[in-house]
Amino acid sequence: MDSEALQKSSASHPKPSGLTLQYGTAGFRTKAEQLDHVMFRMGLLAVLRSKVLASTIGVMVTASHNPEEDNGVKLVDPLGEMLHPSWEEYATQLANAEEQELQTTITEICQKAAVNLHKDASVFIGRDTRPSSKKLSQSVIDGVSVLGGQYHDYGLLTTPQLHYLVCCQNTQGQYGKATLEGYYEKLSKAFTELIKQSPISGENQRHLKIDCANGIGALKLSEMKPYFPKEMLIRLYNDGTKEKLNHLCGADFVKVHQQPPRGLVMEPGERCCSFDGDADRIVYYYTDTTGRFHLIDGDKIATLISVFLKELLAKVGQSLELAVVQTAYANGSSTRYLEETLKVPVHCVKTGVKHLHHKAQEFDIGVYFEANGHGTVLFSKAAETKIRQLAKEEKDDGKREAAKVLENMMDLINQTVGDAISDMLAIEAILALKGLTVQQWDGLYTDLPNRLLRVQVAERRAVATVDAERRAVSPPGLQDSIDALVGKYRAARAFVRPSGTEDVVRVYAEADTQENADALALEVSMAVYQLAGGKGAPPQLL
Ligand code: 16G
Ligand code: ZN
Repeated sequence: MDSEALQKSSASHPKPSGLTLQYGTAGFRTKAEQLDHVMFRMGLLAVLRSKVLASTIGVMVTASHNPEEDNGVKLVDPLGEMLHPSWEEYATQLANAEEQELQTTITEICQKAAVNLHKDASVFIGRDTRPSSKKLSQSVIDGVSVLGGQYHDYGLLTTPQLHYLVCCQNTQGQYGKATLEGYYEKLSKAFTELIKQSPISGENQRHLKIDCANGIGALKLSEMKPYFPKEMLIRLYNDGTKEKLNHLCGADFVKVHQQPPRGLVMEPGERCCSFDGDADRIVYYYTDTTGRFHLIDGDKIATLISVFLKELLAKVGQSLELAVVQTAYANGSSTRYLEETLKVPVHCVKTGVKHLHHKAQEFDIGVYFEANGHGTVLFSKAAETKIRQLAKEEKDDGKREAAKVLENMMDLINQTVGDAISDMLAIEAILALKGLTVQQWDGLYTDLPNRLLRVQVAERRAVATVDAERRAVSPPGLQDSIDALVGKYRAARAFVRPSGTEDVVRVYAEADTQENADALALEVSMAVYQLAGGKGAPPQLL
């Protein structure tokens, strides 16, 4: 390590003294102007991680669905997974080291994590469309360069594209070509194959309106358009040419407010969807003939995919184990439908993609989705080999065709992380193959009315949870209060958890009617406010 060069380079990305930040659920995230030093240092960390694993590491500059003024950064591990939790602590240490401690902090990390500084390093970098992202990604490059790492700056990318590229690079092309064309070709080929087998092939068109949250999704979908089969007619809204990123639009806005994004006019029954700012989340929706808005969230996406996969597996005649992974936010009706009607095992884990992804890896086929629309499907190596073999060699025509559909689904789904583009194509293919309208899909089950609230407290860590965040163990008495409140309503459920991205405690409640869900959410919020050191004005319904 060239100490002098490091010191000099770091001095041009100075850390505001006293500022401490935490590598949270999805990396660092805060106001863009506080992040220059963090970016530089994540460049350093990516080099160390790359050296120790002898693999390419990804660095994505984005703050996803958060306001345009924010930014963030997260590291991507070799197979496209989130940074391993054991390194999150190093990330936090490095980001918070004062200028004069930087060198020793690096040395300490190298010792603890057995990094050999003489090894090569390679880093892939991507960024979203925020005005601050370009400069911040240059700071990442400065960090990578000063430790002698090689880098490839892909410029503007969706988050899932970076995950894909990293995975392709580290599997020597087995997962696909490590280029954007490779990504577009892989997905569109699988999608075209699937559509060919559907009744709409040839003449019928598929219309879809897409709200791109004024973010990167618009750019990348435009690039991908020429690769789509001619039946697929997409129209992009909120493409970033007029309005601000994520402002009154995008998947998070639509999910949280349960209303359509600004700038998208819907005819009754028209299928529409929203991406978030970095295109790793998607939700669908439509209005019915009475003008009522219907949201189809991540739970219903997981259910549609599970129905489809379960039918295919039955046709293929293989006993591959299919399971669904959700979080406590999953609507109770979805869990019930999956377990009782579809008879697919459901597992609940803590909020955050890394937890869902990890759990889903335990099964032959693991479908995971957060209610907010982040999710994908993972196929184990053994399942993949079996499916590819059947698609090629199975003598029975029906079974072989079903295996081919499975094979194409496997290639269409971005298995490295939830991907709005890939999920959207998978959903469109399933709807086409099954001949389902958006209303029929929505009709699989009826969501229980629910409400999400946030409570300001002096210290959010005063609330601690167990059982995949479904029960609070501190402060004392809180869970008893929640149980008593839930007991007052029918079909009710509620839980509280400290946010991993904001300084608040989140409260979720569901019940038989919207009024009851609202009332329960508010009562539970009051309990949190009183027992966990509420600050500011008492909680209110939004
Ligand atoms: C992050 C997570 C998302 C989770 C959300 C919860 C990733 C890539 N993203 O955005 O999965 O739903 O945090 O936020 O892991 P909260 O802890 O503030 O409720
Ligand atoms: Zn996102």
